[in-house]
Amino acid sequence: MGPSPVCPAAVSLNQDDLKKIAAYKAVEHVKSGMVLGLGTGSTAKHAVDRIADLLRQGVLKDIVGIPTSTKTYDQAVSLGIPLSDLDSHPVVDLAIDGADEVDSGLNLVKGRGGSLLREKMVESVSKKFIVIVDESKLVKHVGGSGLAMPVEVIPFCWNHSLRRLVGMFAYAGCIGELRMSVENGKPSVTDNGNFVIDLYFERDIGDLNEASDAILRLPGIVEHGMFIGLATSVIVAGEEGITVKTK
Ligand code: ABF
Repeated sequence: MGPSPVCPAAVSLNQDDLKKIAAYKAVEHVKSGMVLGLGTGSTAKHAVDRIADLLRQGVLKDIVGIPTSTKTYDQAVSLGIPLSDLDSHPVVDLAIDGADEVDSGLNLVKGRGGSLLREKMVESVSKKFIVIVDESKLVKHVGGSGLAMPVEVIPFCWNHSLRRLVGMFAYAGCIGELRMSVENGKPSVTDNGNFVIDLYFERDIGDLNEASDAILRLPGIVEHGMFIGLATSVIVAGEEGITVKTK
C-alpha cells in the first residue's frame, strides 16, 4: 500500500508534512452535524482541505463552518463547505486552528497572519478548541520565540497606541513596531479594517492575564494575539511523531 496522506513513506518530513499530519489528526475529532470553527494559516488550511475531502466522500455530513478570516472563507467556498457565522451559531462545537507559539501551559500566540480578532471571537465560544502545530511552534513562555506578539489597533493615532503599548511593557524589554507588510506602500489592513502592531519581548512578560487586561484597557486597542487558557488540546507533529498536549 502506498504512503498514506497522513503518514508519507518513511522519508524525512518537511515542515508542511508535519503541519498536514497535525491537521489530519485534529480532523479525526470532527463528527457529522458539527458547527466547526475553521482556522487560518497554512496549518489550518490542511484541516479545511481534509474536512472538504471527507464531506465529498460522504464520510462527514451536515457540517457548518464558521471561517476565521476572509482567506479561509474563500478557501471553504471554493471547496463547497457550507458556511455560516456566529450570529446564526453563537456556540461552536469544535474549532481547529494553528498558532504561532504554544507554551507549556497551552497558552498561545496567534495572529501573525492578522486574523487574531475573528479567530479569538470564534475560538472563545468553541466547546472544544484543538490547536495544530508543528514542533517549531513550542516555546518556553509566550513571547519567547523572539517573534511578534500582534496587537490589533484602530488606524486612528496608531502611533500613539504603539507608544502606550511599548511604555506598558518597557519592563519586559518590549520593542514595538507596526507590522509593515506593505500593500501599495501602506501598512496591511486586517479583515476588520484595522492595523496590526507587532510587539517583541526580550524576556518573560510575567502574568499573562494581567498583561492582557492592561493591553485591553487602552482605548484604541481592539484585541491582542495572546490566547490564554482557550486551547482544549494541542496536537504537535514532530520528526518523532505526534504528541497531544491537554491541560
Ligand atoms: C493562524 O495560524 C494564526 O493565528 C497564526 O498566525 C497562524 C499560524 O500560521 P501557520 O499555521 O501558517 O504556521 O491561526
